[in-house]
Amino acid sequence: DAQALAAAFDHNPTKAAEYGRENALAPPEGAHVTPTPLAGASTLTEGQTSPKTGTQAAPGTNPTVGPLDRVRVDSGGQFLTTNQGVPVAQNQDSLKAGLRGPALLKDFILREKITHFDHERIPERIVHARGSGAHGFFECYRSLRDITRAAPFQEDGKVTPVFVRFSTVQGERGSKDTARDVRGFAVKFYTDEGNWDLVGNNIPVFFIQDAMKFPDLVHALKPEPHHQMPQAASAHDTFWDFVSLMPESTHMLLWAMSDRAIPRSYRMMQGFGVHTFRFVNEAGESRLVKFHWTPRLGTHSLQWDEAVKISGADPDFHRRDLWEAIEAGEFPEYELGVQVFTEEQANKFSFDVLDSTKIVPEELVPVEPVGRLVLNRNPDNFFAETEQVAFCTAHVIPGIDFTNDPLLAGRIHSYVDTQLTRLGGPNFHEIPINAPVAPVHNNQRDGFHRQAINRGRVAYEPNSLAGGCPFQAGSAGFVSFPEPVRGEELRGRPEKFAEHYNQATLFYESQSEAEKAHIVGAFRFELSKVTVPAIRERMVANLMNVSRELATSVAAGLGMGSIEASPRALARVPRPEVRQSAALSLLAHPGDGSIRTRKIALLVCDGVNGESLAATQQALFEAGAVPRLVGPRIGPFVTAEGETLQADASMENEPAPLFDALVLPDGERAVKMLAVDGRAAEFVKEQYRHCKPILAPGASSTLLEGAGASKMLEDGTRDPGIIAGVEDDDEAIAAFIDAMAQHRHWVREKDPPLV
Ligand code: HDD
Repeated sequence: DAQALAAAFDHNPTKAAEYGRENALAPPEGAHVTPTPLAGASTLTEGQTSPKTGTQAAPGTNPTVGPLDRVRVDSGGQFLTTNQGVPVAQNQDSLKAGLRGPALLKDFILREKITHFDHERIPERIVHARGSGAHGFFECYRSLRDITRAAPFQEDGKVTPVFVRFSTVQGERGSKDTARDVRGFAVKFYTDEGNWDLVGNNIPVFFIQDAMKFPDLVHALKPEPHHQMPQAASAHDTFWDFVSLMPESTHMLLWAMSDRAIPRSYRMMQGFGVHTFRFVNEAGESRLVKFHWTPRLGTHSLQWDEAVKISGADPDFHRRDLWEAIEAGEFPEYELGVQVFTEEQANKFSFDVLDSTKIVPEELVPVEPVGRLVLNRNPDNFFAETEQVAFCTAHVIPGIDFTNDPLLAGRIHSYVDTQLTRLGGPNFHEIPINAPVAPVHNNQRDGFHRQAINRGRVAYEPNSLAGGCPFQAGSAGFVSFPEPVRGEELRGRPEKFAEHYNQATLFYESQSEAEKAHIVGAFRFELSKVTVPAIRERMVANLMNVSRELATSVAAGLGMGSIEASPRALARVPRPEVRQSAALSLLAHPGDGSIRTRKIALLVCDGVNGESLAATQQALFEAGAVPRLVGPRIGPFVTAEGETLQADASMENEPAPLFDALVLPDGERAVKMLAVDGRAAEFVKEQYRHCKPILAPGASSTLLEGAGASKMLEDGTRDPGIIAGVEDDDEAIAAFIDAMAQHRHWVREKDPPLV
């Protein structure tokens, strides 16, 4: 009715500040900002509210929520309208001249709806097209004022809001999550002094040394241009052709063929800034810095066969995992560590810190923990936030500066440039998710989709008509580190860049036996997909320079004979400082030892022993895990005790690879029924093959045997991941939880697999 309509349109909820009755006459306080000297600007800490948001940051809330509220739209209880706010009476039929007559051109409602729909898609990111994002905060443990004046590190306990996007690199926007691939780990810090984007990966090195080669790398990696295959996979001719001709990529290839490239979860992988950056303090002194993110839950990975099967069972595996954890209040958390060192130290290293294909081993410069990142809020709208977020390595703030890494130089250009096409113009910084929390004042004007309504007639500097505003911040602003630079213009690389294998060897030699075996398996798989033998041979020849053991194992897996090592670029190979580094193995970061958020399948069917099931389920809940009842179908089942329980998943809709561990049902009748269900045998087989913990209480041991899953290892010892035949229920559950805390039991693994 007319009254309800009037009430609903009392003001436009997305533009309250402009259209609310009280605000209609004069712009509200804060909508137009008089310049305040930067030095005196207050900072956002737990004890102090943000001048911009007025909110305090604490786990569970987020300071970016405040500013984004101005654009959040909730249509609950509202009439449907056009984009012009005109109420729509009927949304079912187009306007026609007679029921069987032609549709009318004047139907502006139909035309607006379809026109908008026609333009819903924007170009996907050229790389990292598939990703998932979350809001959160960064909390600095203690002030790093002595080494940097970067806003997030100024005070003990200082909190800075962030938005993070994780991604795969090679696949398209709709591709699977569990491809063998590098993962992006991009963090946007909304600091008091502007946005700082730390656009990293889960691997601390890169394929190439110079941005000049980036388009070549990506063209080789992406689906081949003639038939657009394969999707989200590096296992094809053009990629291996390119990298085998670019020995500088060997170190990164070792990481990419390791378990790092198939993480169990975005919540269980490390992140790295990759390049050497600079910290600059108030006095203008600079130190070099490398950034490391390490997950609280530890670093855990999938097995390749498992990753392949997950991509069929749930292509959104990582996206779902991140979303569900945050919804459940299990906020992903990462510790930020920094390696800080001087130019003098760097000059003595056998490698160049400007070379992104090299790490700085932790034995040379330890990683100091400096803060934590907590992701505590899912985006409200995937497109508005996760798709439109624009990260850029050029987004640095006072206290953070670049080095002359030639890969970084190209990135500083590329990220802003790519947004011009992707987001449609130069005003993408005004899109709410990209807008800084710090105020923006400059003389840049106009362009497509401009949001700011800059007041006054002055859009130039110097000016007297606006009192010189906005004025230069001087030493309070961003001052580039005055690194002395001298040299001739030339195209080339420093001598140390020519050493390509030492750190690849270091990585390989630092892996556990299981990790080494996985690297061999990955090279074998990828190269077996290469159709040109010469490419395979060239790659194995490069691997001969990394490790003879690795190269000969890969060659054997490809049915190749002996291969000569490829020639090295340097006649005299510098002696590496470090030959093994524990930190490079995933085992170095086991996490807090808890099983929080691990997904466990509890197989059920009629006749299951309800008492034992309930006790197990309860213990797993208490340990923070996610036990799911998985039946031959979903719905009710009757236990041996006559109680009804509900299976919320089936072996068909949530197959084994989606779970971290398995509990088999006790109860003679249940075991008998499952023994003749091929899907149950397959469930057990896959859990066993993927080296996951299995709890087999009472009669259910026969299901293990039926699937060929032995309690014993080949050397006659017990498989530590299989808890079977333990009389005492509590003891069995405790042992199972313990086995799960160790994630996977690679000791069981055989190549080729036993089952
Ligand atoms: Fe890049 C996206 C990480 C080298 C050019 N890159 C992109 C993203 C991440 C990285 C995480 C996704 C950001 C998001 O979630 O939106 N890129 C890296 C790392 C590199 C690297 C860690 C090496 C150390 N990248 C690199 C080079 C260039 C680019 C050398 C070009 C010269 N990267 C881009 C890009 C993308 C991008 C084309 C695609 C979409 C975007 O930027 O916003 O500009």
